[in-house]
Amino acid sequence: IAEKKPTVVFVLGGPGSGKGTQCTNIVQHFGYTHLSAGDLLREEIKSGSENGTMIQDMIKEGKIVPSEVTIKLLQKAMQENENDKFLIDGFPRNEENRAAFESITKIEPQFVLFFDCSEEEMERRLLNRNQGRVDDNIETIRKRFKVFLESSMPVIEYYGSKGKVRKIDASKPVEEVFEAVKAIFTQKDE
Ligand code: UP5
Ligand code: MG
Repeated sequence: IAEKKPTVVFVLGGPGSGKGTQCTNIVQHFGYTHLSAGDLLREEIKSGSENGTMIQDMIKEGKIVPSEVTIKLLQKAMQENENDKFLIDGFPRNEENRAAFESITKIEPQFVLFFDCSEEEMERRLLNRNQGRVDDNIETIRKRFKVFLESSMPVIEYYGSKGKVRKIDASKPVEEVFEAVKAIFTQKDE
């Protein structure tokens, strides 16, 4: 029996642009399941997996974990879930991630939400977060910004060229950003 492919929305944007915050809102209103690639990687570290040390070192340096590791975690999370609608938050982060996900899963995103925010504002948010993330220090934050610009923006441009990007001004307050997000998901539901 052929398995039906799930619907996937990629949620992208710089570090601290509000991906996780808005995904929580989207889940409550639109029935998607939220999969944060970063959260899955952090859980993998905690679980004491053999990849844990490597993942931890890469996150601390703001580097992108090898695709096969992240894709395996995402696939497993989708398979273990009954839902057929997923928000994939913070992935794909480079062209290689994107191409590997596409060729392994054969899934193309329904669309890509892009949270556009200034580095100044993102830096302020990350330094205020205080949740003990090993990458929320100014040195790592600067590395994350650089990786985002150099490696992740090309992914957004790729989907932009396919007409799939829904860009949102993410520098506004949480409620205002969510109004813009809602408008996009409401269109898609029609
Ligand atoms: N906040 C949120 N929205 C706000 C608003 N509108 N106004 C004011 N404040 C707002 O928000 C960040 C903070 O800002 C919070 O305190 C929030 O309350 C506030 P959040 O919603 O957490 O933003 P988010 O975009 O999710 O920020 P996050 O830090 O999670 O983004 P990153 O992309 O940096 O982190 P992620 O967890 O995705 O990845 C971490 C690392 O894991 C990567 O650097 C990389 O090393 C690794 N990784 C991979 O290698 N591969 C992957 O596929 C994914 C991750
Ligand atoms: Mg996040």
